[in-house]
Amino acid sequence: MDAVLNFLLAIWSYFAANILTQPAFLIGFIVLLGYILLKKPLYESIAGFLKATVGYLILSVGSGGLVNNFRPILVGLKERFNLDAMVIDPYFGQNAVTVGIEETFGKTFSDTMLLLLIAFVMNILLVRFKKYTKLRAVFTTGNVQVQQAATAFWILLFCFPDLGRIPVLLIMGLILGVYWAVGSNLTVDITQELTEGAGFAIAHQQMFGIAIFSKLSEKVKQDKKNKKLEDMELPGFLSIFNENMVATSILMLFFFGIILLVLGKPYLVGAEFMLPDQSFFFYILLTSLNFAVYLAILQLGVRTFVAELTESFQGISNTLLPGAVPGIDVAASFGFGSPNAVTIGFLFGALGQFITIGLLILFKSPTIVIAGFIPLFFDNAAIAVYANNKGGFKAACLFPFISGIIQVAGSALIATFIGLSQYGGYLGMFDWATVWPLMTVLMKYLGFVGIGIVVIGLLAIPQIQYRRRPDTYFLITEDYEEYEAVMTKA
Ligand code: ASC
Repeated sequence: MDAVLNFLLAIWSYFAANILTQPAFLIGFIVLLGYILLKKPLYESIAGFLKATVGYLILSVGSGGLVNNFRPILVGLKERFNLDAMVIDPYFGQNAVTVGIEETFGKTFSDTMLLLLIAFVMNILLVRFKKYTKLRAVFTTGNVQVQQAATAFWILLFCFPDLGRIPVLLIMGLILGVYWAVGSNLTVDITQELTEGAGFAIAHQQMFGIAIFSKLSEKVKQDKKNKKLEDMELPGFLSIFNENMVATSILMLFFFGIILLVLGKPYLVGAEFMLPDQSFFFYILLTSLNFAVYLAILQLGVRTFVAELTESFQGISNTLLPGAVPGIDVAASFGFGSPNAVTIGFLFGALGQFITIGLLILFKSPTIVIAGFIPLFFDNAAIAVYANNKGGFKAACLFPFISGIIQVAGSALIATFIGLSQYGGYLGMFDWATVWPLMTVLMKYLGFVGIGIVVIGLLAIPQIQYRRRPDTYFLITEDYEEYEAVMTKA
């Protein structure tokens, strides 16, 4: 019996380490399976697998390039001014958990793969029984699942320090699985509308954020003065901003130009960002233009794999998981709507974050925050893309700004509360500065009753969504054209 179990576990660990946590391959195999279920010839199915995987890897080159180039610059502010500060960034957050968990709780967490198994199966079951649960999306973004598991583990130990290994695994698997299913389900309708039926949802770290801000954006009136970014025609010299690459380059030249000037050449040389005899001006120019380069790569990747995913997933949604859509990386949304929304969201998010950080310093907060690139960019750019689609230019400026404030303030509060701030990092993405702190407080003060409230509260959300629009709720994933026809009639 034990041998069988160990064998199964070994297979699972192999699958989890090489596929589940590597979204490029997971998406590739989903496409392969989808085409096989659609009874496509094997060579076409394999071609689909390759195109989807390559497309996703291209997206990773773009998003990885952005992260690796721009994160050190922001973190540089901390070193340059000797700040004793916590960086809000998923990788810093994960690292802080790894470093601090032994010292704080006398535990280490080595059950990540098992946890992912429980949560993933949970997510699939919830979607399989969508008749009752009303859940329509499966979370596939494994790289962020690992980061979330680390922070959730800390939160759970903080709330229930005496919990044993098995209860921890079961409770965390339950809560994470439900959060993934409910969160990505929240993004189904708005993403279908943004992409005109591309057939995916978002599976990332700001799912509640984009859903909430999309709702609020519906309240922002669109008129002659407030159009969607893609419909705006700027006059005169401003017309150069109509071209996304030009707009991104100019705006980033200002943004990173200022930060790089503040850091100064001596620091940049000392930290080996630039060579001593390199021109500072051209270094700044090149760095800023690289932003536009990686963004363009990212969008190419999205275009490459989304088309394959849309077509092939019908094989799965016709058979194994009726009416379901895959939840994928939030960066996929940057290939739709207005490309300028991405840049605007990033900048207004930065404005919100920097003002709030200034206030933390001014009021001598015990925890000072350093802006992390990933929350700044991936959260706020996505919020702007969705906000622009519902509430035009104004919404695309306003909501990332508000999000920036919340990311910093929420992260400072929760990380101080749970004792993670002293280890230098916190996840910091929108949901983890809002929804998770709320769940943490409920569990900390109400114990197991709190867990019950969290799980039931989350599961109630899709029920509410469904009851508001029972006629089109499933139609929007099953047949988008029909959905549009129904909506225009109404
Ligand atoms: C994250 C994270 C990343 C990026 C990436 C965006 O939260 O950990 O590596 O966002 O998923 O494409």
